[in-house]
Amino acid sequence: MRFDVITLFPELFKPFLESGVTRRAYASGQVEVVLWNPRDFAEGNYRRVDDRPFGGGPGMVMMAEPLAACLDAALAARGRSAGVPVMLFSPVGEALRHEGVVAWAAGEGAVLVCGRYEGIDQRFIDQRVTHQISLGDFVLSGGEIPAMALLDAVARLQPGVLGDQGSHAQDSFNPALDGLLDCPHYTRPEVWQGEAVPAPLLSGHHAQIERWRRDQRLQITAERRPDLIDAARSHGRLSRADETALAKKL
Ligand code: 9WO
Repeated sequence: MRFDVITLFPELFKPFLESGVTRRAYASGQVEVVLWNPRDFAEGNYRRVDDRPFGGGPGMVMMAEPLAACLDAALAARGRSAGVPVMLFSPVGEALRHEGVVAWAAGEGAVLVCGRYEGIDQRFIDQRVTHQISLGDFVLSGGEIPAMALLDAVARLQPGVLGDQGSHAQDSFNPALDGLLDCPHYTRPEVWQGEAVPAPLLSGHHAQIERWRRDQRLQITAERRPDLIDAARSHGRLSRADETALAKKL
């Protein structure tokens, strides 16, 4: 799949694309990332990409024209450009969740538009953006970090990207684990700062370990995200043993 990223700060992406378990997915083109700078499509000696807001107020607004010219170049470079999703990251967008990431990970990619300054001329958004995505109810100084978050979430779901093939089967929110939160993890030493690793994990009994992990997932989810317990229960995903574990802590 191919992601074209429109950003005034393409250099922010370079260390990100060259680090961690996802590096090979980007390097091999399994997840192809092409960076585009709207400044390269701006007119005049000053290559302006921003201007003052109509109606007054603080800050600057990204101009529609350099963004549209940049988007057109990215779409042309992709070849068949009809139907390519154009995503904008903004707190006004629809919340990104696990199911959304799975859908993007199975798709043909998208153009990711990263805003800066106070925002983007609304006419560009209305005419060209097909999907507005939010990572949560907070404000950043640009859309680049949300774009990297989406790329990372998509890349790690590609076949063979995680060293341990089973490792995303354990993800929080994976429907295979009934949409529960993940359990706690421990590694050596067995005792650290006077605190021991929970005994079941040291028992060597696979069934006992799995039951402990399941109970932890249930109890943590009940405490932090009772809505996810309700969803699992209403989908018939909780066994008698699960209900017993929940009854113990609640
Ligand atoms: C910011 C904003 C804040 C309140 C209401 C509407 C808003 N729109 C935008 C917007 O499009 N901002 C651009 C991208 C330009 C300024 C920095 N941007 C941004 C994106 N800040 N925060 C985000 C963001 C994106 C996804 N999830 C959380 C925050």
